[in-house]
Amino acid sequence: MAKTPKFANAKVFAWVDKWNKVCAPDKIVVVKGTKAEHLAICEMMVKKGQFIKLNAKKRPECYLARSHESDVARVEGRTFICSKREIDAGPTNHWMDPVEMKKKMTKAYTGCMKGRTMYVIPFAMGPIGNPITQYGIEITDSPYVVVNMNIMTRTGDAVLKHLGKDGDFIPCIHSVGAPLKKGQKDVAWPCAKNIDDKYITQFPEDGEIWSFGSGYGGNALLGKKCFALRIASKLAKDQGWMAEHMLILTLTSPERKQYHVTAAFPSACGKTNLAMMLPKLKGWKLQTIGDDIAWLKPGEDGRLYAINPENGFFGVAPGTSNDSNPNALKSCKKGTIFTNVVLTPDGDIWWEDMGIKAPKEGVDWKGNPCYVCKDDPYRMGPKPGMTKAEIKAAGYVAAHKNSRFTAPAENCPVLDKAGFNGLWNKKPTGVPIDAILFGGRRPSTIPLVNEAKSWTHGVFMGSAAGSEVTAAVISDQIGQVRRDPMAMLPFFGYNVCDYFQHWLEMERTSADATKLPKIYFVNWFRKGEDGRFMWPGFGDNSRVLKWICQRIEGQVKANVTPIGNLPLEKDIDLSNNEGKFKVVPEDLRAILKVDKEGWKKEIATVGASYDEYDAKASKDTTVRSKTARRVPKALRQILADVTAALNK
Ligand code: GTP
Ligand code: SPV
Ligand code: MN
Repeated sequence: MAKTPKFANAKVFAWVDKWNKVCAPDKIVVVKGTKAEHLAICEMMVKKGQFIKLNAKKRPECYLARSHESDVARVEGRTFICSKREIDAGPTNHWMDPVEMKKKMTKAYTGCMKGRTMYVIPFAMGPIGNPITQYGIEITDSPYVVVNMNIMTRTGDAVLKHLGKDGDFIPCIHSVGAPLKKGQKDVAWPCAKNIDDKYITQFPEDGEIWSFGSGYGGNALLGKKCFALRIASKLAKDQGWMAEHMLILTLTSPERKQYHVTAAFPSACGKTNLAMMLPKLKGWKLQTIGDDIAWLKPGEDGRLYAINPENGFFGVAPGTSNDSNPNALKSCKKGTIFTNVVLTPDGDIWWEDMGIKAPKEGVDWKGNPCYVCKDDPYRMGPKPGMTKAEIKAAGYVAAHKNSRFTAPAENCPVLDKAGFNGLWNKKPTGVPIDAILFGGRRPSTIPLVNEAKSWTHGVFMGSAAGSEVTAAVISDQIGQVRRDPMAMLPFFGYNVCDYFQHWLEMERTSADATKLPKIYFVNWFRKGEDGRFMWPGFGDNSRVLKWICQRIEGQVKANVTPIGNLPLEKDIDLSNNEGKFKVVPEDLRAILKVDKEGWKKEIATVGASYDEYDAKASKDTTVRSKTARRVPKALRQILADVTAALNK
């Protein structure tokens, strides 16, 4: 048996010692967080055939990994919130009794690291020492997880030092669930191949995360969705702050006024793109603070202050191009790990809609050869000489739709360094937020931008969010619209109804509620009858951000409608409307209108989702009150008001 190393912090020692005994690894390595150690692990993985080293001239210190075909995205069906009472997990989460779950999972973990190294990763979510930052210890048998955590979080000795003897942290345990027998050769991507053997489990009351069987993204990099959203959302509710699936950006107007904006869009719906966007509007400057998660705390002045708890970007590769997101491409130039993209003959990477011609031949995400398409130099097919139509009919993509890059935030050319380090006016408060955006992929009905009439109306808008399901989750519902309140559906650490109430409380408990951010709902994804996007998106989204800033300043009037305040067409700045993608004025007119019939259906669907949420409490015998653990009355009231106004 491996000997448990010494730790100054008794809780850290106890956590590692406990899992050493259960998992029985061959050896234990405590991650120091140095660059030399990071590169040594990458090179060790190259030797074992788990990483491919990319061309050192074109992509210095970059590597490519290919996952197992069963392990390509988050597994929502195998994600559990194990609170003592089922009602505390609420109507949107899978639940199991924590004692039972721990028993079951302990069985799975028993001997699971045989033949493997156990890594202990001390990590910080947020700048070390910032008052909003939280800490974690992830135990894992996956070197892929170690090097990805090194990029996505602040890892190593500095964290242990900060924790000292009795600093607190969230304990996390992860295993790919694939022990090795003596002499057995490892595979390129070890994991539990059967989806029912995977478990992504949060114990919100113990503040623990147990993950088993998957090595991919949010399933395995436990600082991200498991900690920074599921566990943190519960902490945030108990302590009066917010943990949200939001990007954070800094926008500077031509008059040099700074605005900070957060935006909650569901997975693969445009957060990374908006967070790094190159504004089409002249004179406007955009900088990135975070692209996926925001922690917001109310300040003494009533404003909400935000930090990005992460340290890198785990971004969707397909669609990332010089046209759509040049800053993301630049962020991937060095020190980046690519997963499930195409390998080119010169040791570089490629993916669909990268805006770069495909190589003649490459290796696709499954490790099979792929070839440039006969009639489209920007596509690849599984056989030489295939046409675009044939490739499409075969449903083939060379890079997996949820292929990703793991890039260090410091690579981002437009990083707002102070904001990223949690500083505002040199103080470690995080940045004050001026506007919160909600959104989703909606081909119809939902207008380009819609301003909430009040905080409560904004919370209603968030609660009513819906989006097409994307490849970021393993699902048979990809492309169908589902309700995804606040883009948090897969990430609530507790009951969604209590979460809505918590949002409402932020106004009631604010030191000055007039200083809270204004709330907007945006939709970049409206489609015409021919299936084309009616809004160019990407850099053109700066036109919408400008309107939002002007509304904040009270500089422009709005079209007050039953669903919210919409822009007057003349107030959307169409200067510099040129290039490959353009705003088509007729389309703009259409996406600024209230589609009354569509909205009646939309509102009915929102009502149905509320009813579904309420049904859980109605069926639970431990809930005695007729109103507790249900959608807050204030939101029901807005639903009724909007319905009445639409029917007038
Ligand atoms: P997660 O990392 O899964 O949370 O995703 P995300 O919200 O960061 O999404 P991301 O920015 O990576 O975008 C996902 C996909 O949406 C990419 O293929 C983008 O090209 C596409 N996309 C992003 N913004 C826009 C937009 O404004 N318009 C259109 N049409 N597509 C967009
Ligand atoms: C998401 O799905 O929202 C992601 C990717 O950001 S993952 O980290 O896998 O959750
Ligand atoms: Mn995300």
